[in-house]
Amino acid sequence: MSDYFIGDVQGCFDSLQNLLRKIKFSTDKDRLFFLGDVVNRGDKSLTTLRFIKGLGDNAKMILGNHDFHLLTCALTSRKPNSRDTFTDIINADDRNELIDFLLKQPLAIEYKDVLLVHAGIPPAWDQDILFRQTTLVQKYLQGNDVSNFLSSMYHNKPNKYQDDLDELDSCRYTINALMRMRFCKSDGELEFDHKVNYDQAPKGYKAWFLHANRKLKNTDVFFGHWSDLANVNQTHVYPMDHGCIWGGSLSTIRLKDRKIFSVNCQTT
Ligand SMILES: [Mn+2]
Repeated sequence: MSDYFIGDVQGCFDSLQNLLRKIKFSTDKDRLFFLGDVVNRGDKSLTTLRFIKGLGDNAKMILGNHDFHLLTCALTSRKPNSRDTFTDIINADDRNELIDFLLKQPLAIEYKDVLLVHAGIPPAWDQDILFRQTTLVQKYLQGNDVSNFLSSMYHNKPNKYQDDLDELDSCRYTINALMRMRFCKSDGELEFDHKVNYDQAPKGYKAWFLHANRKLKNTDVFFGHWSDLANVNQTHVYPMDHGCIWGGSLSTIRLKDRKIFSVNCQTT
């Protein structure tokens, strides 16, 4: 049995199938973990999401910012923007099942001593804080007032975490950090404007995984979201979004030997 962690698919179903053929994926032997952003921008979001849901116990996934944006467009008055390609899901006959499936997915997974997240983990957070925070967000995602909750999550504030934030502020920071973070300060203060060149951070900031004070720096972390990290050579840091949607590749890493498998992507 092998475990595979797969970077951002973003609706590129054909590339995903090519990748699964390459690793000779078998539902008898293997388990897939999707690192978030399984939908949007690519041309087959509905097919991709149905496929992942249909894998049942053979697959797990984390919510990424695009998956979260889909939830918000499906369950609140927010409208998809012109670049969004997931309206096929919102209009599908099985949309309720698909949306319910997404609402049950976690923001972080601990598995065999490694951690999986979509974007990153604030430097000052240990595993206890991480899972306390993600559990709180999941409580609201599975609660009765999920529409109001989603509506109130669309802000950049607070951009800094403190223990005494109220629950909604605390959830908003957690969602922004785990699903969107690239650069932050050592205390976890988030910055949303810079998206490339991880080694040229805006003044006072660093890529989240470069902070010396990082509590989880000795734990292997696998993540997606940032497709610009090809040259990162940091112990315990595994960026897996290899830019499928930008003409790069869709990649997966096999947990047991850290071997990476990639396919080139045709979709733009
Ligand atoms: Mn993302």
